[in-house]
Amino acid sequence: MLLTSVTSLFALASIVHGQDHLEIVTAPQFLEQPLSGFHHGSQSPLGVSEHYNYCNMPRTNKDTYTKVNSDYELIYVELIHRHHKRTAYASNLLPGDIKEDYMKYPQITTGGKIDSFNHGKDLYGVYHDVLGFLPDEYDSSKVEYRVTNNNITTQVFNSLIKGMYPSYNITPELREDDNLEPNLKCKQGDDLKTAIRSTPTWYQETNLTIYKELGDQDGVNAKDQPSFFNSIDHFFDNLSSKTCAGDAINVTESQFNTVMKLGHWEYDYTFRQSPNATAYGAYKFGNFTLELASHFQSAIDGESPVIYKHNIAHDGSISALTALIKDFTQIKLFQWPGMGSEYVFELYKKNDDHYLRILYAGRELTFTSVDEFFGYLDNIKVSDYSTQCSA
Ligand SMILES: *[C@@H]1O[C@H](CO)[C@@H](O)[C@H](O)[C@H]1NC(C)=O
Ligand SMILES: *[C@@H]1O[C@H](CO)[C@@H](O)[C@H](O)[C@H]1NC(C)=O
Ligand SMILES: *[C@@H]1O[C@H](CO)[C@@H](O)[C@H](O)[C@H]1NC(C)=O
Ligand SMILES: *[C@@H]1O[C@H](CO)[C@@H](O)[C@H](O)[C@H]1NC(C)=O
Ligand SMILES: *[C@@H]1O[C@H](CO)[C@@H](O)[C@H](O)[C@H]1NC(C)=O
Ligand SMILES: CC(=O)N[C@H]1CO[C@H](CO)[C@@H](O)[C@@H]1O
Repeated sequence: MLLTSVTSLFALASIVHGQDHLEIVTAPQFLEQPLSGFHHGSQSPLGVSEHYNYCNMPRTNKDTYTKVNSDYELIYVELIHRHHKRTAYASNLLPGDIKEDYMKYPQITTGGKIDSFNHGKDLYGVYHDVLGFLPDEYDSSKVEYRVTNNNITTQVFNSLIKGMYPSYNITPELREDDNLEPNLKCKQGDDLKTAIRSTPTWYQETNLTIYKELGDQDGVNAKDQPSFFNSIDHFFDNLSSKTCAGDAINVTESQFNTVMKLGHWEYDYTFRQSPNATAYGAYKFGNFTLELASHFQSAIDGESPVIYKHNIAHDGSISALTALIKDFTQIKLFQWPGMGSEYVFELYKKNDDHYLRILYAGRELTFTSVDEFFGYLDNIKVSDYSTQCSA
């Protein structure tokens, strides 16, 4: 019964709680909360320090960056972020959408190129200007960039690099077997995601009346375009691509808020709340994360000259990584990782010990001994999951 009060549902949940996992916040419960964050254009009222802006996420920057105690020496930085604003994916366009012939769907928009450039400037501002960590001149043995097989990440790189090392001709790394996108086959991970999204809690969400409302308004139906009805993803992308670009949308504010909230609920449920989320992350992004951990180890052992590695990726990459490390970072809510959403891993040395600081959206999540991170990966058996993956 959808109208049961939130308080009594939470009371019920806390009685049930105490078994093997946390109580789930359902989509109807989530809808009772106001929409959190900003979803209209790159410039949010509070600028880059806002906690959430789907169109241009807060990130590491000079104004909000907090330095650690000077006893710690920064020795290695690796970061991964989503690309910036783009047009909708072709599969998310609706019958009423005007498709320009010369345009590719998706592609980074003009606004997305500006955000990419500023993203590069912000990172350079912190890691070069404030910390003096990045070299003045680009040095390919120390600084590395990497993109995915999806061309929009290359488009982002081309703008971003102008904010960091504008006078160099740099080709970012691109791998055919791409654990960053990721495009490595992992049937187990895909099946698990389907299982997570085949639970009564999930069906309760996809049965909400908003689907039928928008379907009727837009002239799409579940029979011809089932992908619009299994999750709010397509409606979310259709609408947010437009609000991020400043284009008009033909839904009420209440409908818009519902779609945005359900998008956030779907990410929180799939990649954080579900008892299967960590395993999903390990299947899908274990390979990348183990490589990341190996970079930390090389830096600790002094085996690699690389001090800064910059990965440009997708919301799928950020989500899978979030799922994998959520019990380490202890995040309390995972909203859809918006445009440019960024994890930074900073590795420090103090005396003979090494420490890892993880930042998300420009804010510190954890700062612990790096051994705790290695121990966490062992505990959740990332390597076992990752090597089980098959086509
Ligand atoms: C990928 O993007 C680059 C830079 O924008 C462009 O030069 C190249 O033609 C694109 N390739 C494809 C296959 O779209
Ligand atoms: C978790 O995954 C298992 C195995 O695929 C599945 O049987 C179970 O229904 C899933 N549970 C949830 C809550 O996703
Ligand atoms: C909700 O939707 C799912 C499939 O999307 C369906 O199997 C189920 O019967 C529907 N009804 C309820 C009450 O969950
Ligand atoms: C906007 O939506 C209304 C109904 O919700 C519909 O009648 C109208 O045709 C739509 N307009 C456009 C331009 O799609
Ligand atoms: C990551 O995937 C690549 C390509 O499939 C594979 O060669 C490598 O062994 C994997 N690494 C780990 C740590 O699983
Ligand atoms: C659900 C939704 O917002 N659909 C929109 C997708 O885009 C078309 C074209 O702009 C709009 O008419 C729909 O309202």
